[in-house]
Amino acid sequence: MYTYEILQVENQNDILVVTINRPKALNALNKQTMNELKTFFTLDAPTQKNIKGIVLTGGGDKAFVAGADISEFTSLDATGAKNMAVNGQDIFFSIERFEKPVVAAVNGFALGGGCELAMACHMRIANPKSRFGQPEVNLGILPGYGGTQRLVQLIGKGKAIELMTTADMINGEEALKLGLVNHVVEAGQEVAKAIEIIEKIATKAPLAVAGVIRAVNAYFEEGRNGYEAEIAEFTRSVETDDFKEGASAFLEKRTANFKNS
Ligand code: CO8
Repeated sequence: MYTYEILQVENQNDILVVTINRPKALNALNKQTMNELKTFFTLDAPTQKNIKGIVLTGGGDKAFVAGADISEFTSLDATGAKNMAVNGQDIFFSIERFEKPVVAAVNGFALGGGCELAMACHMRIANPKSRFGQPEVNLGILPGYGGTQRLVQLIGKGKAIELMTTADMINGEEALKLGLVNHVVEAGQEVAKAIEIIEKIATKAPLAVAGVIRAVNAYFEEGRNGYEAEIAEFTRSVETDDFKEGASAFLEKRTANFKNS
């Protein structure tokens, strides 16, 4: 059993709702928060086999995460910065590669490392006043937790370069238009919407859902051929009991009863 000081983990009907809870610092990612995220996504959540998915959100009503904790930057040298970026990218890969849906409920500012964290999740829900941005150039640095890559993947090169070089912030509606978020809902409803999506996915064949996540990720992994990854995942899926059940249920005009096998 893992315990956390900053993360609050609540099991809601087998969906883990994780709140990054340092509202006085707008939930900024200090070392401890990053360590706890690492423990949660690499050790804790993977062993909880019955969960349907994870919702990540921010404590308080102002921020999802307002970035890396700038107060820890003062003693940063090149070695420290490299270690920090490598470690942070590894943690965010563990989120992206998690084989059940991880949805960011962006209830306010998602800036710098906070925007990068939201982008490492499989989907993002915002409210009209959520604020997204990569303001690192204001501080003389640039994104280090995968933002230069994932922002391009999500919104395309031109807009990504514009946002990262101007440090402009955009709201939830603008983020929706750009494809940065999946849905915009009324403030306070972000977690509920994320849960609704995860509940829907939980009615589908879990091994096929995991295959989709792995195949989609393969598109972005250097040296991998996503089409070949898809063939491998597809081939694997037809050998599952859930494929037999899904196809039989369709032909027998009944709801499938998937067993995750
Ligand atoms: N780090 C530390 N503390 C923060 C941060 C942060 N990122 N953001 C806000 N806070 C603190 C403030 O210092 C303030 O603390 P206090 O009350 O003790 O003075 C408290 O949170 C509330 O903030 P504000 O009073 O500033 O609230 P406002 O509503 O006036 O403004 C903003 C909200 C616009 C979000 C403003 O706080 C802001 O601009 N924050 C910084 C945003 C930012 O620049 N984020 C990017 C940080 S750099 C980064 O994320 C790099 C990631 C990659 C790292 C890779 C490393 C190798």
